[in-house]
Amino acid sequence: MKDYKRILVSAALPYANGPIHIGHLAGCYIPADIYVRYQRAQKRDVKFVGGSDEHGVPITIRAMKEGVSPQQIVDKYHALIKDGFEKIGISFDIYSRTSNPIHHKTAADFFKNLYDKGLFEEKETEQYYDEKAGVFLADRYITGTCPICGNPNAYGDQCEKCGSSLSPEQLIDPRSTLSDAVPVKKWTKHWYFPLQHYEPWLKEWLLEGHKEWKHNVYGQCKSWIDNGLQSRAMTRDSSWGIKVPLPDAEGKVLYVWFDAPIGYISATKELTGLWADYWCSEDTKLVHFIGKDNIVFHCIIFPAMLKAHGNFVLPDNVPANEFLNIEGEKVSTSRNWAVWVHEYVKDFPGCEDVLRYVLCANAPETKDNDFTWKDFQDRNNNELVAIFGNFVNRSLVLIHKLCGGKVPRFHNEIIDADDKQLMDEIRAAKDKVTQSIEEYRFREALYEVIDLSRKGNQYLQKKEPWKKAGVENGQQQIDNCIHLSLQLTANLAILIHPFLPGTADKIRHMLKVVERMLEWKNAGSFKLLSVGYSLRAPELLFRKIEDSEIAAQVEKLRSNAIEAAKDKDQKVAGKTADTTEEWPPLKPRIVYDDFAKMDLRTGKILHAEKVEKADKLLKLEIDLGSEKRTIVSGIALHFNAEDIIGKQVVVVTNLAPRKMRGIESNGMILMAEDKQGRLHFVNTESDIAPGAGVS
Ligand code: B3M
Ligand code: ZN
Repeated sequence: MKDYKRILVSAALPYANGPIHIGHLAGCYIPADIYVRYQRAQKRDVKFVGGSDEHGVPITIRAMKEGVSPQQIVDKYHALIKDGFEKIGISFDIYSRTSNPIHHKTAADFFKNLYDKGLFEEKETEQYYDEKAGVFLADRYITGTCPICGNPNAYGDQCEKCGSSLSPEQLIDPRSTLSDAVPVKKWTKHWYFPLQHYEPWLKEWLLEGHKEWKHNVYGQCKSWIDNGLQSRAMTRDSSWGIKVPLPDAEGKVLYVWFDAPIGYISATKELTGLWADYWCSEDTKLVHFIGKDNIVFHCIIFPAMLKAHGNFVLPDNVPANEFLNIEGEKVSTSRNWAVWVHEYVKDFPGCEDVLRYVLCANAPETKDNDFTWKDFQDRNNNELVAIFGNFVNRSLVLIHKLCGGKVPRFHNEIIDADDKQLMDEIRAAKDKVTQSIEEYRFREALYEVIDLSRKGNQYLQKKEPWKKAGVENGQQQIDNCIHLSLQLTANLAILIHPFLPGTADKIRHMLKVVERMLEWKNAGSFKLLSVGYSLRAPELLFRKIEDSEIAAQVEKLRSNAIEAAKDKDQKVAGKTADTTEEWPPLKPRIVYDDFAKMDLRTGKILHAEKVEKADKLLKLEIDLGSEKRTIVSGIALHFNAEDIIGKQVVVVTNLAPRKMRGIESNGMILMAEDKQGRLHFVNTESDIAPGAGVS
C-alpha cells in the first residue's frame, strides 16, 4: 500500500431541494464519518469536505412550482441539511455550498482551462423548449403517450408502465410537465466533453489500476467503459447555475454534474490556504464516499475531467454503497416513503448514536439492504442495551460495589488463562477493526467491537467477582477481574468512538479520562486507567426502545405516504387543495339489472399479510361461509395486517379474477372512504355469519 502523507475525504454533495433521509446517511455520510473519525484518532492529516449541491434542473423546477426563487429553495434546504448532519454527528471540517462565489470562480476557471486547451466539442442540436415557461425541457419534464403501450403519461426518458426506455422524440403528443404547453423544437449550442478520448487512459488507470475497488463499483465502471463512452454536454440552457465563462454563451450555465464535484475543490479552498497540498500533491489519498447512483460521475467523468485539467490528484478509492430500502420499499421522496433525519432527531432525542449504529450494522455495503423499524428496535434493545451497554454498566457498577469506586490493582502473580485470553481478544479486536476500517468494511468493523463487549460479558459471567468475597485470594481475584473489565471498557471507548462518538464521550466522562485517551494507538493497551483513580457513578449508555415508539414510527411512515398519494392524485386531477372537502360527484344512474349482476355477500377476514414488494397491498383470506377466498386488497397503507383479522366485510364475489404481484385475487372487499381519504370498515350492527347475501 502506498504511503500517503495526507487524506482528503469527500462525501457526495446532496441536492439542496429537500431534506436528507436515512438512505443518504447509510449510503455515504455515516461511512465517511466513521472513516474520518478513525483517521483523526490515528493522528493522520485528514480533511473531510462536503456541502450542498445547489444547482441543477430539479432546483429550478421546484422553485417554479413553489413560486419562489431558486435561491430561496437552496437557502431553506441548505440550512435544514446542514443542521441534520450536525445533529447526527457528521463531522465535516467544512460543509459548504456550490452557490458560494469561490465555487463559481473555481468551477468557471476549471471549464475555461479545458476550453482553452481545445478539449470541448461545440455542437448545435435541436431540443424541446417550453415557450410558456421559457425553458428547455430536460427529459423528465416532457410527458406524452408511450409509442409502445399507449400509456398517456410516459416520460421523455422512460415509460413507467411498460418500462421501455424512450427519447423525447418518440413520445406521441408531447407536453411540458411545467406548463402543459406543447413543446417546440429549438436549436441550441452546447459544449461537449468527449469522454471517448479518455477511454484508453480510463482502462489503464481504473480497470487495470484499481482492481481493489469494491465489486459493485468496479463492475459498474467496467460495464460503462465496455459499452463505449460518448461525448456528454457539459453545459445547459438555464438562468440558474454557473455562467459559462465564454463571450458567446448568454443563457448558458455549466451542467450541474460538471460543477458539483469541483465543489470538493472549492470547499477545500474555503477550508484552508493549504488546499493545494491536498489537491495537487501525489502523496494525498483522495477518497470519495457516495451512493451507487453517483458512481459513473465520480469514477469516470470527474477523473477524466481532472486528468484533462492536469495538476490534480485522482481518487484512490470510491467506496460507494448500494441503496437502503425502508420496510421493503424503495425510499421515495415523491411518495414520502422515507425516514427524515430532522424528524428522527426530534422523535428520538439522545438516540443519535442508535441511528448511526443501525445504519452501519445494516449498511448496504455490498447489496441493497432493508431498514425496518422492528430491526432498529431489536438492534437497540438486543445489541446496544443488552450487550455493549450492559457490559460497560456492569463493570462500572461492580467497581463501585466491590472496589470502592477506585481502579483496583492488577495482581500479576495470579493472572490466569481467562485473563490472558481476554487480553488477547482485545489486541486481536483492535487489529481486526483497524484492518476492516482501512478496507472500507465498516459493518464488519462494528461487529468486531460489539463482539468484544460480548466477550467482556462472558468474562464477567465466568469470573463471577460478586461471589468472591471471603474466598481465598478473593479480593485479589476481584481486583484482577474488575481491573481488566475497566481496561476493556476504556478500550471499547476507543474502538467504538468512530462509530458512536456520543457513546464514547459518555464512557470517557464516567472514566474521567481526557479526550486524548481515545487516540487509536492507545487501543490494545491495558494501562489506560491508573490504579487508585476514582471513577464517576455509572449512567446507562442506551435506553430500551418500546413497542409503542416503533408502532408510532410505522404509522407515521404509512400516513405520510397516504398524504403524499392524495396530494399526487389531486395534482393529477388538476384540483386545488381547497376542493378536497367536497364529496365526489355521484356516478351516472344505473338500472336494477346492472345492480343485480353483482353478487355481494358478507365475509370474515381469517388471515391477512403484507404482499412482498408492494406497499399498498394486503393478501387476505376471507371466509365466505361456503368457501374460502384469496383476495388482494389495496388497503395496506391504512391498516396493519394483524389488526383486521376477524373483521366482517362485504365482498363482491363474482368479480373476474385478477393477478396482482403474482397472486390471483378472487373478488373485492368494500370499504368506506372519508373526505380525508381514510378507509373504514362499514359497521354492521351484528355479527352476521359469513356468506349472508347483501342486496
Ligand atoms: N447532488 C446527486 C445526489 O445528491 C448529486 C451529488 C453530487 S456529488 C458531487 O445524489
Ligand atoms: Zn409504455
